[in-house]
Amino acid sequence: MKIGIVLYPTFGGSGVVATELGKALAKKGHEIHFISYNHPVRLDHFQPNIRYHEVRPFNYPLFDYQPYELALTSKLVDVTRYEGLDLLHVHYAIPHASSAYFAQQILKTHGLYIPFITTLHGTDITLVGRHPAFEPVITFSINNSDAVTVVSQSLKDDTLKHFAIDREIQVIPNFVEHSNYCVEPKESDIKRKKDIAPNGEYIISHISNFRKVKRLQDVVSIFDLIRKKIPAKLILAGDGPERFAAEQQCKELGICADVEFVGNVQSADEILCISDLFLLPSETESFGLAALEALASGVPVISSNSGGLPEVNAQGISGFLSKVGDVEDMAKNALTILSSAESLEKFSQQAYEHSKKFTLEAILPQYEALYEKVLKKKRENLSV
Ligand code: GMT
Repeated sequence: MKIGIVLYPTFGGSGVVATELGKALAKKGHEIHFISYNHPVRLDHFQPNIRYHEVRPFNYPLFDYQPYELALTSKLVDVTRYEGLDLLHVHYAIPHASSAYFAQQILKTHGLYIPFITTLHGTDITLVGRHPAFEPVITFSINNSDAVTVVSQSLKDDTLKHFAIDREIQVIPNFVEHSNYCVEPKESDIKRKKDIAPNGEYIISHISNFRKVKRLQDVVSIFDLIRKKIPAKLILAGDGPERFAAEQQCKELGICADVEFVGNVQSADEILCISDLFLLPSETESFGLAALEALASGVPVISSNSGGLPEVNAQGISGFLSKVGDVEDMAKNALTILSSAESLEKFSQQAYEHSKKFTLEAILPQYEALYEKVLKKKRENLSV
């Protein structure tokens, strides 16, 4: 199949999932065309069966805001026609789903029907999409997609609750390719771990886009409570609007020497491979891909219990879940896991085993089956 994948190219989970999905499909022989405004961060250059098409919005002094959606729509029309795409798979509704719908209508005037599948990822529904500024467009684009998927049951429930949806929505959970994550650290990882934690301190980590929804200050507070009981270091990977406040908090608590802000990292594995525990106390998370990446690295997770996190993190098995904002409970749970080498080893094993629920091998065929279904419907409609 020739598949156009529309995505955000950044470090966010939706872009990562879309990129990994495209890479896996390309390995299976499908021709993949990534379409975005920048080269996706997790995509290497020059890979068999993969092309990248850049959307460049045209600027003009009249425009206070560059019309990205129109540039994307035109690019979708162009790539579909000239590459002969069979279908489009758009990740994150805003603005990808409405651009895909518009492109579909334009292509009809050229005698082409391009089906499009929308995958909802979270904030496009729970935070941004619900806003009256977007809601009518999101409702329309969901109802008029050829198929819609969501990354968790929780996100499906939220979508049905907040939008007037009159169509089927399929849950296809996020996944990881386990071979991308290290369970047994290499010599270079052991050295790096020693550099960060020279006295054998536990390494606790958090990876995100440092937006408010991630509750970065809770991460620092939980770490502070842990560190009062046992020697530990905190690695904060990522960047975003809450970074400054978290840096201030570290200064006020006098714990800066034990907290490392490492900025954005190309591969989460670099951090997870040397971590003992992962923190994700988010306000809401439709899935929590970073938590799954931690589990796949054999790193137990302390998280909040909001949104789709209970579908990813199993209470008392792969880690623990607490109410949003309950940093004392999260620190207490962290200390339970870190109470002895045996306990940490047990949770680490369980975390890894639990992550196998979300293997690439299990999830990829679900997307392929959906593509087949959509294309079959297209063929039937064309032959009527
Ligand atoms: O977490 C973010 O703000 C980024 C966002 C995205 O679109 O990249 O993440 C969402 O999609 C991820 C991939 O499906 C999910 O794992 C995250 O839980 C979800 N974020 C939220 O719901 C806050």
